[in-house]
Amino acid sequence: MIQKFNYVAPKTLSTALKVLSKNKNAKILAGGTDILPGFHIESRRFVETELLVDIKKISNLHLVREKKDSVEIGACVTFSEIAENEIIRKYFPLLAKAAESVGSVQIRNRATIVGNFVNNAPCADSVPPLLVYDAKIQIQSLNRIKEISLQKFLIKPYSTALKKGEIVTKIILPKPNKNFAGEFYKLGRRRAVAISRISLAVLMNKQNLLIDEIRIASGAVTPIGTRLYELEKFAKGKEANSETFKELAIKLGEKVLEITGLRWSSEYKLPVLQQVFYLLLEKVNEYEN
Ligand SMILES: Cc1cc2nc3c(=O)[nH]c(=O)nc-3n(C[C@@H](O)[C@@H](O)[C@H](O)COP(=O)(O)OP(=O)(O)OC[C@H]3O[C@@H](n4cnc5c(N)ncnc54)[C@H](O)[C@@H]3O)c2cc1C
Repeated sequence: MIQKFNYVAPKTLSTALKVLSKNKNAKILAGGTDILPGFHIESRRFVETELLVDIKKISNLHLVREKKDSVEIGACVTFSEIAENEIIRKYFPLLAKAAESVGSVQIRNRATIVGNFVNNAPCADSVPPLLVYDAKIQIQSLNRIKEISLQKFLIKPYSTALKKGEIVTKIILPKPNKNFAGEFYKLGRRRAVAISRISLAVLMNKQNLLIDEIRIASGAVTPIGTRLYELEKFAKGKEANSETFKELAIKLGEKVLEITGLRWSSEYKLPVLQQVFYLLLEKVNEYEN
Protein backbone atom coordinates (compact mmCIF):
# COMPACT_ATOMS: atom_id res chain seq x y z
CA MET A 1 0.00 0.00 0.00
CA ILE A 2 1.31 3.41 -0.83
CA GLN A 3 0.50 6.56 1.11
CA LYS A 4 -2.62 8.61 0.36
CA PHE A 5 -2.15 11.78 -1.66
CA ASN A 6 -4.17 14.26 -3.67
CA TYR A 7 -3.44 14.83 -7.32
CA VAL A 8 -3.82 17.79 -9.68
CA ALA A 9 -2.70 18.18 -13.28
CA PRO A 10 -2.78 21.87 -14.24
CA LYS A 11 -2.59 22.81 -17.90
CA THR A 12 -0.55 25.98 -17.43
CA LEU A 13 2.66 26.81 -15.62
CA SER A 14 1.08 29.75 -13.79
CA THR A 15 -1.65 27.49 -12.33
CA ALA A 16 0.97 24.94 -11.29
CA LEU A 17 3.01 27.67 -9.57
CA LYS A 18 -0.09 28.98 -7.74
CA VAL A 19 -0.99 25.50 -6.50
CA LEU A 20 2.59 24.88 -5.34
CA SER A 21 2.75 28.21 -3.51
CA LYS A 22 -0.43 27.42 -1.56
CA ASN A 23 0.46 23.86 -0.50
CA LYS A 24 3.58 23.43 1.54
CA ASN A 25 3.46 19.63 1.31
CA ALA A 26 3.01 19.58 -2.45
CA LYS A 27 5.52 17.91 -4.76
CA ILE A 28 5.98 18.18 -8.48
CA LEU A 29 5.27 14.99 -10.39
CA ALA A 30 6.85 14.52 -13.82
CA GLY A 31 7.41 10.91 -14.95
CA GLY A 32 7.00 9.56 -11.41
CA THR A 33 9.83 7.03 -11.84
CA ASP A 34 11.58 8.23 -8.68
CA ILE A 35 8.53 9.39 -6.71
CA LEU A 36 6.39 6.27 -7.05
CA PRO A 37 9.15 3.77 -6.12
CA GLY A 38 9.92 6.24 -3.29
CA PHE A 39 6.30 5.97 -2.07
CA HIS A 40 6.51 2.18 -2.23
CA ILE A 41 9.60 2.00 -0.03
CA GLU A 42 8.24 4.77 2.25
CA SER A 43 11.25 6.94 1.53
CA ARG A 44 11.69 9.73 4.08
CA ARG A 45 12.07 12.15 1.17
CA PHE A 46 8.48 11.63 0.10
CA VAL A 47 6.45 10.67 3.20
CA GLU A 48 5.24 14.20 3.88
CA THR A 49 3.86 14.61 0.38
CA GLU A 50 0.11 15.33 0.49
CA LEU A 51 -0.37 16.65 -3.02
CA LEU A 52 1.23 15.71 -6.33
CA VAL A 53 1.24 18.46 -8.95
CA ASP A 54 1.56 16.71 -12.29
CA ILE A 55 3.29 19.02 -14.79
CA LYS A 56 3.04 16.72 -17.81
CA LYS A 57 -0.07 18.44 -19.16
CA ILE A 58 1.75 21.77 -19.52
CA SER A 59 2.42 21.68 -23.24
CA ASN A 60 5.25 24.21 -23.51
CA LEU A 61 7.36 22.17 -21.06
CA HIS A 62 7.59 19.39 -23.67
CA LEU A 63 9.69 21.26 -26.23
CA VAL A 64 13.29 21.04 -27.40
CA ARG A 65 14.07 24.42 -28.99
CA GLU A 66 17.12 25.35 -31.02
CA LYS A 67 18.23 28.98 -30.63
CA LYS A 68 21.16 30.76 -32.25
CA ASP A 69 23.72 29.94 -29.55
CA SER A 70 21.93 27.41 -27.38
CA VAL A 71 19.43 24.60 -27.19
CA GLU A 72 16.66 24.55 -24.59
CA ILE A 73 15.12 21.38 -23.20
CA GLY A 74 11.75 21.67 -21.47
CA ALA A 75 11.13 20.13 -18.05
CA CYS A 76 8.87 17.38 -19.39
CA VAL A 77 11.17 16.09 -22.12
CA THR A 78 11.80 12.39 -21.55
CA PHE A 79 14.96 10.34 -22.00
CA SER A 80 13.42 8.66 -25.09
CA GLU A 81 12.80 12.07 -26.65
CA ILE A 82 16.36 13.18 -25.84
CA ALA A 83 17.86 9.99 -27.31
CA GLU A 84 15.92 10.42 -30.57
CA ASN A 85 16.12 14.19 -31.00
CA GLU A 86 18.19 15.24 -34.03
CA ILE A 87 19.24 18.59 -32.53
CA ILE A 88 20.48 16.91 -29.35
CA ARG A 89 22.27 14.19 -31.31
CA LYS A 90 24.00 16.83 -33.44
CA TYR A 91 25.21 19.21 -30.73
CA PHE A 92 25.15 17.09 -27.56
CA PRO A 93 25.84 13.47 -28.55
CA LEU A 94 27.05 12.47 -25.06
CA LEU A 95 23.67 13.44 -23.64
CA ALA A 96 21.87 11.35 -26.27
CA LYS A 97 24.15 8.40 -25.46
CA ALA A 98 23.54 8.75 -21.71
CA ALA A 99 19.77 8.98 -22.35
CA GLU A 100 19.86 5.73 -24.35
CA SER A 101 21.55 3.99 -21.41
CA VAL A 102 18.87 4.84 -18.83
CA GLY A 103 16.72 1.99 -17.46
CA SER A 104 14.43 0.26 -19.95
CA VAL A 105 12.23 1.53 -22.81
CA GLN A 106 9.31 1.90 -20.40
CA ILE A 107 11.39 3.99 -17.99
CA ARG A 108 12.89 6.14 -20.77
CA ASN A 109 9.41 6.82 -22.15
CA ARG A 110 8.27 8.27 -18.82
CA ALA A 111 11.34 9.56 -17.01
CA THR A 112 12.34 13.18 -17.57
CA ILE A 113 15.90 14.41 -17.69
CA VAL A 114 14.99 17.28 -15.34
CA GLY A 115 13.47 14.88 -12.78
CA ASN A 116 16.71 12.89 -13.01
CA PHE A 117 18.96 15.72 -11.79
CA VAL A 118 16.40 17.23 -9.39
CA ASN A 119 16.32 13.83 -7.66
CA ASN A 120 20.15 14.09 -7.70
CA ALA A 121 21.02 10.46 -7.05
CA PRO A 122 24.80 9.89 -7.31
CA CYS A 123 24.12 7.55 -10.23
CA ALA A 124 21.96 10.01 -12.24
CA ASP A 125 23.15 9.39 -15.80
CA SER A 126 22.12 12.76 -17.20
CA VAL A 127 24.45 14.69 -14.91
CA PRO A 128 28.02 14.02 -16.24
CA PRO A 129 27.10 14.93 -19.85
CA LEU A 130 25.09 17.97 -18.77
CA LEU A 131 28.07 19.17 -16.71
CA VAL A 132 30.60 18.88 -19.53
CA TYR A 133 28.20 20.80 -21.77
CA ASP A 134 28.05 23.60 -19.13
CA ALA A 135 24.29 23.25 -18.61
CA LYS A 136 22.34 26.01 -16.97
CA ILE A 137 18.82 25.63 -15.72
CA GLN A 138 15.90 28.01 -15.51
CA ILE A 139 13.89 28.01 -12.28
CA GLN A 140 10.55 29.72 -11.95
CA SER A 141 8.44 30.65 -8.92
CA LEU A 142 5.34 32.85 -8.72
CA ASN A 143 7.39 36.04 -8.52
CA ARG A 144 10.68 35.23 -10.14
CA ILE A 145 12.55 33.58 -13.00
CA LYS A 146 16.23 32.82 -12.44
CA GLU A 147 19.05 30.94 -14.12
CA ILE A 148 21.73 28.95 -12.33
CA SER A 149 24.48 26.58 -13.47
CA LEU A 150 23.65 22.91 -12.96
CA GLN A 151 26.82 22.39 -10.90
CA LYS A 152 25.67 25.06 -8.41
CA PHE A 153 22.15 23.61 -8.33
CA LEU A 154 23.40 20.17 -7.24
CA ILE A 155 24.26 20.39 -3.55
CA LYS A 156 24.65 16.92 -2.12
CA PRO A 157 23.15 13.47 -2.80
CA TYR A 158 19.35 13.81 -3.12
CA SER A 159 19.52 17.53 -2.35
CA THR A 160 19.52 20.59 -4.62
CA ALA A 161 19.12 24.35 -4.42
CA LEU A 162 15.41 24.05 -5.36
CA LYS A 163 13.15 25.91 -2.91
CA LYS A 164 9.49 25.34 -2.04
CA GLY A 165 7.21 26.74 -4.72
CA GLU A 166 9.82 26.55 -7.48
CA ILE A 167 9.73 24.59 -10.73
CA VAL A 168 12.68 23.87 -12.99
CA THR A 169 11.23 24.92 -16.33
CA LYS A 170 14.07 24.20 -18.72
CA ILE A 171 17.69 23.24 -19.30
CA ILE A 172 19.78 25.67 -21.35
CA LEU A 173 22.73 24.16 -23.18
CA PRO A 174 25.16 26.52 -24.90
CA LYS A 175 26.15 25.14 -28.31
CA PRO A 176 29.80 24.04 -28.02
CA ASN A 177 32.03 26.77 -29.48
CA LYS A 178 34.80 24.32 -30.34
CA ASN A 179 34.96 21.15 -32.31
CA PHE A 180 35.01 18.80 -29.32
CA ALA A 181 35.36 15.04 -29.54
CA GLY A 182 33.89 13.20 -26.59
CA GLU A 183 32.46 10.11 -24.94
CA PHE A 184 30.04 9.08 -22.19
CA TYR A 185 30.92 5.92 -20.32
CA LYS A 186 28.73 3.94 -17.93
CA LEU A 187 29.59 0.82 -15.98
CA GLY A 188 26.77 -1.05 -14.26
CA ARG A 189 26.47 -4.50 -12.77
CA ARG A 190 24.77 -5.70 -15.96
CA ARG A 191 24.26 -4.42 -19.47
CA ALA A 192 20.64 -3.21 -19.25
CA VAL A 193 18.38 -1.69 -16.57
CA ALA A 194 21.53 -1.13 -14.57
CA ILE A 195 22.35 1.58 -12.09
CA SER A 196 25.69 3.23 -12.80
CA ARG A 197 28.58 2.23 -10.56
CA ILE A 198 30.96 4.37 -12.58
CA SER A 199 29.99 7.04 -15.09
CA LEU A 200 32.21 9.54 -16.85
CA ALA A 201 31.85 12.18 -19.53
CA VAL A 202 34.81 13.63 -21.43
CA LEU A 203 35.02 16.35 -24.09
CA MET A 204 38.38 17.15 -25.65
CA ASN A 205 39.56 19.71 -28.18
CA LYS A 206 43.07 19.45 -29.60
CA GLN A 207 45.27 22.00 -31.37
CA ASN A 208 48.40 20.67 -33.08
CA LEU A 209 48.34 17.45 -31.02
CA LEU A 210 48.15 19.40 -27.74
CA ILE A 211 45.14 19.41 -25.43
CA ASP A 212 43.60 22.83 -26.00
CA GLU A 213 40.61 22.19 -23.72
CA ILE A 214 39.34 19.14 -21.89
CA ARG A 215 36.19 18.86 -19.81
CA ILE A 216 35.77 15.93 -17.44
CA ALA A 217 32.79 15.05 -15.25
CA SER A 218 32.25 12.08 -12.96
CA GLY A 219 29.06 10.42 -11.79
CA ALA A 220 28.44 7.52 -9.37
CA VAL A 221 32.10 7.47 -8.19
CA THR A 222 31.69 10.85 -6.52
CA PRO A 223 28.81 11.62 -4.10
CA ILE A 224 27.18 13.76 -6.79
CA GLY A 225 28.04 14.40 -10.43
CA THR A 226 31.11 16.65 -10.42
CA ARG A 227 33.19 18.61 -12.95
CA LEU A 228 36.86 17.91 -12.28
CA TYR A 229 38.26 21.39 -12.94
CA GLU A 230 41.69 20.74 -11.35
CA LEU A 231 42.27 17.83 -13.68
CA GLU A 232 41.12 19.87 -16.65
CA LYS A 233 43.58 22.64 -15.77
CA PHE A 234 46.41 20.13 -15.32
CA ALA A 235 45.78 18.66 -18.79
CA LYS A 236 45.56 21.95 -20.69
CA GLY A 237 48.48 22.43 -23.09
CA LYS A 238 49.87 18.91 -22.52
CA GLU A 239 50.46 16.51 -25.39
CA ALA A 240 47.43 14.37 -26.16
CA ASN A 241 49.22 11.04 -25.76
CA SER A 242 49.24 7.91 -23.61
CA GLU A 243 51.68 9.36 -21.11
CA THR A 244 49.44 12.34 -20.37
CA PHE A 245 46.38 10.08 -20.22
CA LYS A 246 48.09 7.79 -17.68
CA GLU A 247 48.97 10.82 -15.54
CA LEU A 248 45.39 12.03 -15.76
CA ALA A 249 44.04 8.60 -14.80
CA ILE A 250 46.31 8.46 -11.73
CA LYS A 251 45.22 11.95 -10.75
CA LEU A 252 41.54 11.08 -11.17
CA GLY A 253 41.93 8.16 -8.76
CA GLU A 254 43.66 10.44 -6.23
CA LYS A 255 40.97 13.11 -6.60
CA VAL A 256 38.11 10.64 -6.13
CA LEU A 257 39.85 9.18 -3.05
CA GLU A 258 40.24 12.72 -1.67
CA ILE A 259 36.53 13.42 -2.22
CA THR A 260 35.08 10.12 -0.99
CA GLY A 261 37.68 8.92 1.53
CA LEU A 262 38.72 5.27 1.73
CA ARG A 263 35.73 2.94 1.32
CA TRP A 264 35.35 -0.83 1.37
CA SER A 265 35.06 -0.73 -2.41
CA SER A 266 38.03 1.61 -3.05
CA GLU A 267 40.57 -1.16 -3.48
CA TYR A 268 38.57 -2.54 -6.39
CA LYS A 269 36.85 0.55 -7.70
CA LEU A 270 39.71 3.02 -7.97
CA PRO A 271 41.96 0.89 -10.24
CA VAL A 272 38.92 0.11 -12.40
CA LEU A 273 38.04 3.80 -12.57
CA GLN A 274 41.60 4.72 -13.53
CA GLN A 275 41.74 2.04 -16.21
CA VAL A 276 38.38 2.92 -17.79
CA PHE A 277 39.23 6.61 -17.73
CA TYR A 278 42.58 5.97 -19.41
CA LEU A 279 40.91 3.86 -22.12
CA LEU A 280 38.21 6.51 -22.55
CA LEU A 281 40.84 9.21 -23.15
CA GLU A 282 42.63 7.00 -25.68
CA LYS A 283 39.32 6.44 -27.47
CA VAL A 284 38.40 10.13 -27.54
CA ASN A 285 41.91 10.92 -28.81
CA GLU A 286 41.31 8.72 -31.84
CA TYR A 287 38.19 10.63 -32.88
CA GLU A 288 38.50 13.38 -35.46
CA ASN A 289 37.98 16.89 -34.17
C1 LIG B 1 13.48 0.55 -13.04
C2 LIG B 1 14.20 1.89 -13.04
C3 LIG B 1 15.41 1.99 -13.72
C4 LIG B 1 16.11 3.21 -13.71
N1 LIG B 1 17.29 3.29 -14.38
C5 LIG B 1 17.99 4.46 -14.36
C6 LIG B 1 19.24 4.56 -15.04
O1 LIG B 1 19.74 3.63 -15.69
N2 LIG B 1 19.88 5.76 -14.96
C7 LIG B 1 19.38 6.84 -14.29
O2 LIG B 1 20.01 7.90 -14.26
N3 LIG B 1 18.18 6.77 -13.66
C8 LIG B 1 17.49 5.61 -13.68
N4 LIG B 1 16.28 5.52 -13.03
C9 LIG B 1 15.79 6.72 -12.34
C10 LIG B 1 15.16 7.69 -13.37
O3 LIG B 1 14.07 7.04 -14.00
C11 LIG B 1 14.73 8.95 -12.66
O4 LIG B 1 15.80 9.58 -12.01
C12 LIG B 1 14.01 9.92 -13.58
O5 LIG B 1 14.84 10.49 -14.56
C13 LIG B 1 13.31 10.99 -12.77
O6 LIG B 1 12.45 11.70 -13.64
P1 LIG B 1 10.87 11.60 -13.46
O7 LIG B 1 10.30 12.45 -14.54
O8 LIG B 1 10.39 10.20 -13.39
O9 LIG B 1 10.76 12.32 -12.06
P2 LIG B 1 9.70 12.16 -10.86
O10 LIG B 1 9.81 10.82 -10.23
O11 LIG B 1 8.36 12.62 -11.31
O12 LIG B 1 10.33 13.27 -9.88
C14 LIG B 1 11.62 13.11 -9.34
C15 LIG B 1 11.93 14.29 -8.43
O13 LIG B 1 12.12 15.46 -9.20
C16 LIG B 1 11.17 16.47 -8.85
N5 LIG B 1 10.84 17.14 -10.12
C17 LIG B 1 10.52 16.55 -11.29
N6 LIG B 1 10.39 17.48 -12.26
C18 LIG B 1 10.63 18.68 -11.67
C19 LIG B 1 10.66 20.04 -12.16
N7 LIG B 1 10.42 20.34 -13.43
N8 LIG B 1 10.96 21.03 -11.29
C20 LIG B 1 11.22 20.74 -9.98
N9 LIG B 1 11.21 19.48 -9.46
C21 LIG B 1 10.92 18.47 -10.31
C22 LIG B 1 10.03 15.73 -8.20
O14 LIG B 1 9.28 16.54 -7.32
C23 LIG B 1 10.79 14.62 -7.46
O15 LIG B 1 11.35 15.13 -6.28
C24 LIG B 1 15.57 4.35 -13.03
C25 LIG B 1 14.33 4.22 -12.37
C26 LIG B 1 13.64 3.01 -12.37
C27 LIG B 1 12.32 2.91 -11.64
